[in-house]
Amino acid sequence: MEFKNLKVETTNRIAVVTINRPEALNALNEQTLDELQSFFSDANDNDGVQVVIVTGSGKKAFVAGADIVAMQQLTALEARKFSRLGHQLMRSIETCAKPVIAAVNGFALGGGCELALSCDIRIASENARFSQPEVNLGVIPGFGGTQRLSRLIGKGRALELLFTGDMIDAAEAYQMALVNRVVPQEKLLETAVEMATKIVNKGPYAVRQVKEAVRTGLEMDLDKANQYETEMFGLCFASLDQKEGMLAFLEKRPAVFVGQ
Ligand code: DAK
Repeated sequence: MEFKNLKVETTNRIAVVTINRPEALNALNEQTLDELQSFFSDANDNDGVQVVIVTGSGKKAFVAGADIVAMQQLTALEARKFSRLGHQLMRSIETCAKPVIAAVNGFALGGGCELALSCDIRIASENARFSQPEVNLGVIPGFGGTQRLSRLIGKGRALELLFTGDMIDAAEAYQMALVNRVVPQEKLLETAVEMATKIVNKGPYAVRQVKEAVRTGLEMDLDKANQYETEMFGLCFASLDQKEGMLAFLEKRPAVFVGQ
């Protein structure tokens, strides 16, 4: 698929996806949702991509939300379709077999905050701002914000942000563990790539299993989740990466993983 609203650059198995609608502060319209969906469907099965970084173009906005111009005239059924598209995309990111890092380079509002929430790790530039301002527009978050925000930062803090629509800065977001790190804007992509490079050099099969175990386990009770981890731990021993990883350690050399 040719992308109109995305730029994709893949180097050393790290794909940097840049949402590129700077004239609307990278707001998510239907086409952008479709393009992101297409990118993630491909990345999931593409061995040439092991880590994805999602960012916004320009220095001002990561994503300023769902496109209000496009949303304004929606009927209830169209709004439901738009919400479903967004939900599918966010779930594809969350369940993508590869780690996904959000490099939040400015405003992450509404659907933009929800996009960041569906990623595995969030790194913010110092000028990043977060909010779920839907109540200002007479709606509620439509791409999972009521669910993922409360799971990530806890019910009380999430409800405060959702009720008030308050915008918080990167330092507050860090205090709430909404973001993993805050760095100067000029270091943002470099930091994300550094982190991605560390991950790319690990056993790809194990990295996939870690994501799967954490995500699925958090949706289970602890006994079942521990049992699930046990099964997945066992499965690692059927992989070539386990054999290579342990042999390389014993032979005191770097491992050469194949991702199987
Ligand atoms: N959509 C469309 N255009 C947007 C936009 C957005 N979300 N945000 C900004 N823009 C456009 C502005 O209209 C402006 O366009 P021009 O006037 O130049 O043509 C351009 O980007 C630059 O913005 P500003 O001139 O406003 O720049 P400022 O620096 O003054 O302000 C700002 C930056 C980010 C604080 C401000 O633009 C702003 O407040 N933007 C809106 C933020 C917001 O409320 N976003 C929407 C959140 S709600 C659902 C599905 C999804 C959702 C809900 C329901 N269902 C289907 C049920 C999700 C909703 C949301 O995401």
